[in-house]
Amino acid sequence: MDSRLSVVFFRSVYPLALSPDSVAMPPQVQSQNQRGPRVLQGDISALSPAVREFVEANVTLCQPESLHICDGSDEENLTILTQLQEQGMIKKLAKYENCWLARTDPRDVARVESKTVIVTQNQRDTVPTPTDGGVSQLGRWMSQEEFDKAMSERFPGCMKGRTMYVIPYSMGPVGSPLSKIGVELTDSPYVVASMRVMTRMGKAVLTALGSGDFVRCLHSVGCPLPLKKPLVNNWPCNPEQTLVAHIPDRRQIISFGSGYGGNSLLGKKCFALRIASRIAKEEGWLAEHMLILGITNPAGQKKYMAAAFPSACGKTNLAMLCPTLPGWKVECVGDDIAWMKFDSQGNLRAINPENGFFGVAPGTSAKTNPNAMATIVKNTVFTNVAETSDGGVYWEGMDQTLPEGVTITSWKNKPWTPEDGEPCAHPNSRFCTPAGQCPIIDPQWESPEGVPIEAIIFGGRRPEGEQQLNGKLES
Ligand SMILES: [Mn+2]
Repeated sequence: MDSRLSVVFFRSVYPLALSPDSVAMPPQVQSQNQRGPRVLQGDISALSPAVREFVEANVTLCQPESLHICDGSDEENLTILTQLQEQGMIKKLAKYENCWLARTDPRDVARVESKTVIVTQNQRDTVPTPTDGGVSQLGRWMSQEEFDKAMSERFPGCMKGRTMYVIPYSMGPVGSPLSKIGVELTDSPYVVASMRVMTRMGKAVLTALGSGDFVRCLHSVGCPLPLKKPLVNNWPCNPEQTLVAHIPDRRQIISFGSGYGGNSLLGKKCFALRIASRIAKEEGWLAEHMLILGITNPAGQKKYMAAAFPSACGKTNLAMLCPTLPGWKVECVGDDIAWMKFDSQGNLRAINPENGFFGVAPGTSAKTNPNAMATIVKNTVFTNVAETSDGGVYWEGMDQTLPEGVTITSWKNKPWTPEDGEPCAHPNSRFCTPAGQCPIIDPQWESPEGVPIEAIIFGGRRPEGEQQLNGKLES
C-alpha cells in the first residue's frame, strides 16, 4: 500500500470501515483516485513534505470532491475563468480585453471586522486592555479554545462536492529576501482568479519555497454541495457563520463563509498586514498600511515616500497622482501595503508585497485617477460595479457621459437610472487589476531589495467637514 496516500481518504465515499489502515486491499483499489479526491491538476507527491501534510490534513477535514494544485499558467487561468462563467459567477465585459464582472450575494460585500478575530494565548497580545473595561476598538481577540470550537462547527465536510484549490503564492517578488510565501487552500475559483492578479502565484513559488516555511491559509465559502438553500447571484457564501481568524503563533489564517475581497484573498489584509506584522515584529521590520510612490523633480532627482491612510481614503488615487506642477513626475510602487526594512547601510527600504490593485471603484474617474482608468481596461475582475448595455462598467463618480441609447444595470442586476435614489455600484465595489499594467508603474517596483524610503506621510479620514488649514487650533 502506498502510505503517502493514506491520509487522503474520502469519508463520504468510503464508510469508516474502509479507512486506510483497517483493511488490506489490492493496490489498484487503494489508488488515489478511489481513496482521495480526484486530482484535477498537479501532483501531490511533488509537494514539499510540509505543504503536502497541510493539504492532506485539510482534505481529510474539508472533504472536497477534487483537488487542483495551481500552476499559475495562462491556460489554468482561462480554465478557471471559463468555469466561473459557466457557474454564472462572472460575466465577460465585451467592451474590454479579458475583463470580467462578478456580482456577489448582497450579504457578502465587504470585509467584516466584527467577524475577524486574532487568536493568541493572552488577550493583551492581540488588543490593548481598555482602561474603562469596555471593548477595544483596535481588534477582536478569541481564545484558542473558543476558536477550536468555532472551527469544529464549520470546517468538517465544508468542501463536499467542491474542488479544493491549492494556491502557492509569494507576497513580494518571487525570491526577494523581503518576500514571504503563503499557501492558500480554497474552494472558490473566484479566489484563484483574484489571487493570480493580487499575488505572484503558482509553480515558481513552490520552487522558491523548497522545503521552507510558509503561512498556512485555509478558506471555504462554507457551502458544501448539495446546497441547503439556493444561491443568490450564484455566489456561494455563508454570512451566518462567517469567521476570519488569524493565529499568529502558528502562522495560520482560517476564513469561513465569505468569498469577498479581504475575507477570502488571504494574502492581502490577513497575511500582508496582520500576520506579517507579527513576523515583522519578531524579525525586526515593518508591515504597514501604506502606499509607496516615487517623485522626480524637474532637476531629475528622485525620492521615494510612503503614505499611511485607512481603507477607502484615496490611497490608490494618491499613489497614481498626476502632478500639475510642470516638470514633476510621480511613479507608483504600490497603493496599499508596504513592507519596510533597514538595509545593511541603514537605509529604510520598502517593497510592495502585492502584484495587483484591489481598488475601490466609485470615485475613480479620468479626472481623479486617469492612470487607474487606463490600468483596468484589460485582465481585470470587477466586483459589484454597475454594467453598461455596451459591455462596459459604471459607478458613482466615474464622470463619463454614456453614448446615446446605452443603459445601466446596477450591481443588484436591476435596470438603473440616476433617479433611482440609490447607487448603481456598491460603495465598496472593486477592480482587481495587475499592477504591472499601470502606465506610471515605477521601473523599480519589483526590485528585490526594495526602494529607499525618504519620507512617510500620515493621514486619516475625517467623518465629515473640511480640514482647517489655517485658523485657531484648539489645544
Ligand atoms: Mn487597504
